[in-house]
Amino acid sequence: MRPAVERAERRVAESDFALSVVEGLSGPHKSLPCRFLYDARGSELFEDITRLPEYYPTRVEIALLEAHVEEIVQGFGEGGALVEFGSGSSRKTEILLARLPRLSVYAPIDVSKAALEGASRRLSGLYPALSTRSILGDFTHGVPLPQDVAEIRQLGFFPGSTIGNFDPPEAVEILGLMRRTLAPQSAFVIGVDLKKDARVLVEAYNDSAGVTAAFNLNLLARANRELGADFDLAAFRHEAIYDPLKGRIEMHLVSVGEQTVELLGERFHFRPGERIHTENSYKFSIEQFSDLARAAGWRVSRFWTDARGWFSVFELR
Ligand code: AVJ
Repeated sequence: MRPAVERAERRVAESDFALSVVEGLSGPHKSLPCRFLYDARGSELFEDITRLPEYYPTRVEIALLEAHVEEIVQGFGEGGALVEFGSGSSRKTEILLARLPRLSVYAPIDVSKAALEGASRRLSGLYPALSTRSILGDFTHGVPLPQDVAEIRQLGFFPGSTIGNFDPPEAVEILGLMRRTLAPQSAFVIGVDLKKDARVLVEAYNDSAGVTAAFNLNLLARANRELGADFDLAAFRHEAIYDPLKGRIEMHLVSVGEQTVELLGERFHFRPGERIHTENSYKFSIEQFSDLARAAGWRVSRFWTDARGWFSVFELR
């Protein structure tokens, strides 16, 4: 891409971040949208999280995909397209691709151009016959498929339980957008984190090495880097709690003392103990997720869970 276009794109992205930060810190309940956790540094830290002993979702989901891949891809592949929503590093995709030798197209959708380029380079090395059609876009807004992908059979893929980052009404909206993105008759494979002992959940988001804390605090570091904010990272601490009524993990950044932060000419005051809500991660029962999928117009055709019932992979149609 031309350098001028790249610079303009970066300014647009920065002003989206700027507006969201000012908006999020202005109300009585401070919050920042979790999508901003994933800049280059944040994506690196998230990769580290997936390798933590306490963070079970990635490992359990990969084991499920590996154990059931034959069934998952059964009857699919001949000349079709694998469409992945929020593909990131595309690590889980490889499990499916290894069993889809006659797939025509891999179509990853992501907001990060760097992630798309990296994954495309790696996968074309592994599967020279596969053509990758990267789609730069935000799946929460609905992304139309390019003509050549739209015309062939599709298998949708949305691993990672990213659906849990959205409030239930939003999750229904997004699952509906994905249903309308894919051609009728398409199958859609989605990873869903399940309800379990609160201690296991809280530890997964409060690891002893402090990687999740660094991931959360990177949001403030990013505001310092990109918006010239003066957040003192030592004056905030990471907090992750499980709300059993809402069925979700919440991440917060808690102001250790009284402080004022300045950014973009605005001043934001923090009381001691005041929090910035940075992420929700909903956990589902099989029934709850099935209801959500049905509300978005999907039918649950099959699902697989591990022996402990910690994670589940659903096939929707
Ligand atoms: C990738 C969004 C599913 O909610 O578990 C991990 C993000 N946040 N640790 C999750 C995350 C803190 C993760 N998702």
